Amino acid sequence: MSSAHPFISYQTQHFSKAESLERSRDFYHYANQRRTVRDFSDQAVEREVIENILLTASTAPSGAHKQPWTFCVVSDLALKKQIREAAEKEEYESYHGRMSTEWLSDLAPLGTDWHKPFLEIAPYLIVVFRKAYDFGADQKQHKNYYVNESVGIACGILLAAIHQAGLVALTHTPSPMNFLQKILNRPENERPFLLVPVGYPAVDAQVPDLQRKGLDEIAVFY
Ligand code: IYR
Repeated sequence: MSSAHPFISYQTQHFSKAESLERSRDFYHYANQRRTVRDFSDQAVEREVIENILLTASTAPSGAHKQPWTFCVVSDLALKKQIREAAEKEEYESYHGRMSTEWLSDLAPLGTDWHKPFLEIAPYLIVVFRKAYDFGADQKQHKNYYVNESVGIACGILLAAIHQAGLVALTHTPSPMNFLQKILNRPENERPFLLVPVGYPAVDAQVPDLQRKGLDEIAVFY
């Protein structure tokens, strides 16, 4: 990539007011059907679907357009098993002492515990890494900017793309999760950010009957 970006003209597609309203409403209704799923099927997913999802995530805006992310895609069974075992070891400790009683009671309605079978069952684990800096061709360190914001936005778009493909995901954050850097043999400038199992829901999958906040609870218009 050249360091200077030439400017090119850009306009959005034009919609009438009615079309714009309908499209915004339709997209909201579609997005509102997305649920975090913990019961996965082992049904295979086409690799090309995953590739398109990752390319979509990588359209996210990022500080100085550095795109400070790496998506590691794990389908290898032995590697998934290794990740499950390491995650469960940490999660066991978290659920048995590291997490506060307030935290545990906040989580109780979601029915989570230290068992993470989805890490082996889901056909793909997308492990998102944040890059605090990059190594240039000169092997020197080059700074990245607003890395958490950039990678967080990319993960949001990733989840939307997964939903759009008719797949489900879980935003899993084993803590601490530096074991992912070791197992996946990532360079020192990459730190694990989020672990996203992707696939189809199990036939008997269930989700908690959660309600989302209304507009008056999430927004203030000035
Ligand atoms: N990382 C743990 C605990 C957990 C924490 C929050 I905050 C959640 O919304 C869900 C789970 C786990 O994955 O079980």
